[in-house]
This record gives sequence, C-alpha cells and structure tokens, in this order.
Amino acid sequence: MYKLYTRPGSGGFVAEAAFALANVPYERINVAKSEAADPQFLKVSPLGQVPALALPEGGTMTESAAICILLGERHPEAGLAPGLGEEARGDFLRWMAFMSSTLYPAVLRRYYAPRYTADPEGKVAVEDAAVAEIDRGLGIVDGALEGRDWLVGDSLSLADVYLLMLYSWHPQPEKARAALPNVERVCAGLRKHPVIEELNAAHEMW
Ligand SMILES: N[C@@H](CCC(=O)N[C@@H](CS)C(=O)NCC(=O)O)C(=O)O
Repeated sequence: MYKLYTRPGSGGFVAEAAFALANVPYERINVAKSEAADPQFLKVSPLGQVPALALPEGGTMTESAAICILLGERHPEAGLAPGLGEEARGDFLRWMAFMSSTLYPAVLRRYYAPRYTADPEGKVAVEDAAVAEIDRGLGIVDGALEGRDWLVGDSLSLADVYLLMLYSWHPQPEKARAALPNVERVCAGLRKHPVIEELNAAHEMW
C-alpha cells in the first residue's frame, strides 16, 4: 500500500485529494512540524518536507507535483490527469510545473521569509516581494481561466486542486478574491466538491 507523509494544512492536501478522488487506499502518516527533523523521516524526505510518498513496490519520492503526476498516470480510470498522447497533456504538465516551481515557492517565501534573507531586518521585504510574486503568478492563471471551467481540457484535473490549495494560502484572501475573479470562480466550485469538502474538514484550508 502507498504511505503518504502529510499533515493538515500542508502541501499534503493535493496528494491526499489525489488519493481520495481516485478512491485509492493509502496509509496516512501525520508528520508534525516538530517531527520534520526526525532522522527516519529525513531518509524519506531529505528536506523534512511534506508531502512525501512511499510506494507500494518500494522506494520513496517527494515533490507534490511529481506525486500528483505519478498518481494521475497510475490511476487513469480516475481521470485526474490527461494521459500520455492526449492533447491536454501539455497544458497539464505546464500548469503542474508552473504551480510547483513558481507559485508554491513564492508562497514558501511569504511564510518562511527568514530563510530567504541573511539580513535580520529583511523579513518584511521578503514577505512583500513574495506576495507580489504570488499575485503575479495567480494573475497569469486567472488570465488562462478566462471563459474556462477548468485549467486543463474540459474536466477537473489535479491542476485545479493544486491551484485551490495554493490560492487558499493567499495571505490576503479578500484582496485576492477581488483581483482574481476566474481563479475565485473555479475554486469556489471546487470547494463544494464532496470529496474536497470532506478533505478540508481535516485540513481547514478555508
Ligand atoms: N517542493 C515541495 C515543497 C513542500 C513544502 O515546502 N512543504 C511544506 C509544507 S506546505 C513543508 O513541509 N515545510 C517544512 C519545511 O520546509 O521545513 C513540494 O512541492 O512538495
């Protein structure tokens, strides 16, 4: 069985959503922040981050986007990602990479600002610049969602769930709602999805 290392309110949300939406059983291992430096956990996740995944056949992996892409491939019947050779595959990979390499790091700079400056006075400047980058990235996604129900193709994919997770972490939700009408519209619909709603009861993302 898969083992997912996660914790409420974390990037484990999107991986848990993938399992729940695909109806694939997994063991959920809660890693409290205080346990992140545990040597056993560091063997699975060298940066001490969640999510991390132990695969049923052996081996482990980190990185939320990679985990989601793999689960989408392994459980195609769930329709969580366009398959190899499908026209929407490029968009799916593009948005998963955009979110994990551009948006998620901007969110991390906002919430872990002291890691990103050697200047003891620099925290606020890092936070402000991070919020500007979050807004810039989400603005690009908002433009891509104009006139569309979903980010990729004609149906829900893990790219939409990933977006929902990152958008939920916006430090100024009122401002974000007003500035990002298309992101808000898609995420508002997704928040009512029964599987997502149930998952949020444990994560309290919104
Ligand atoms: N690039 C990683 C980032 C994961 C990440 O930063 N997770 C946060 C929780 S949202 C974490 O575990 N942070 C603890 C730390 O960095 O010390 C991914 O996409 O999975």
